Amino acid sequence: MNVEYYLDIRPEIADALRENRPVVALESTILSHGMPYPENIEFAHKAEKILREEGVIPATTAIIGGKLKVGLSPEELDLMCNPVDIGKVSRRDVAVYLAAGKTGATTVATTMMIAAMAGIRVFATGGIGGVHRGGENTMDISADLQELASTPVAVVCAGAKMILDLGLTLEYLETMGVPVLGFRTDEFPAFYCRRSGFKLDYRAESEEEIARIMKVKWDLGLKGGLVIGNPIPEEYELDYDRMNAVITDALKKADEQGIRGKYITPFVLAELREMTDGVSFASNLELAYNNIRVAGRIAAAYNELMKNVS
Ligand code: PSU
Ligand code: MN
Repeated sequence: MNVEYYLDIRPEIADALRENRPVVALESTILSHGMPYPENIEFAHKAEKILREEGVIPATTAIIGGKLKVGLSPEELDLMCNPVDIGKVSRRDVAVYLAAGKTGATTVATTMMIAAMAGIRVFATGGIGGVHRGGENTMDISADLQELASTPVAVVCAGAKMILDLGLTLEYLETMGVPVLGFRTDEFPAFYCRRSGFKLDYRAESEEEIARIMKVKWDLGLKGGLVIGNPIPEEYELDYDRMNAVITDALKKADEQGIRGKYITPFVLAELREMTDGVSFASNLELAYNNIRVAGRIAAAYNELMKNVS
């Protein structure tokens, strides 16, 4: 069986891709494991609505019934928001889930894989995975980074999750040849905060500029994706030192409770939400909406560029 057998692309998305209209991929792990139920339902639907308002077709991805889903029905979207019996599926898990017909939420890595298979070039999320703090000893390095090294999708994010080691994450991306562009910023954003202290080599002022870099990269046949660091809007930014202190506490608690590997992020995000009385969650929502909006505009700019190529 070929790839098409496993891919289930919603007709609206297939039409848009065929007619060269912009489509943006969205992940489902952020729903199932990154946000609390039932608040995530509102997010899931609003995320898609934001894209439609920009004239862009949303393609939330997931693994349901032995298929790689590109675009979900409203019912499927709700299903992905209820984390009961929904696994967190990264690259290594995909074949196992498909073969068993299990339902799984796609991470940044798997969403990139599925987007690329469908021909979608732009994807928006909250924050990418990266090298965990202490990763030089635990080797806990998100598969997201390796995916960025090999799969041709531009990922718009508010930097990497702040619970990670941002310096090591940037080093890894450099080694793997992944361009990291700051969208109207000189620094790699730190999720809840606009600044991380880590300077970026490239700053882009417009969506068109980013689209041109994407095109040249792929024209050259350079494999892999791009990271677009889009800082959280100022009005929702949280205090860096305060957040860092809370994150350190949450990571310590995770360690004491023996939480490891892929369970760390969901645990820590839930802890942070509690420790900040929901303030961190509100910021998380806003930075994601902001990324989705920018991704929609990048997808539109990229499509314009591709239209003019004969
Ligand atoms: N960032 C968030 N919330 C999330 C994630 C990232 O704010 O839920 C998810 C993404 O799906 C990302 C994954 O791909 O965490 C990375 O997990 P890990 O570190 O286990 O690879
Ligand atoms: Mn990990």
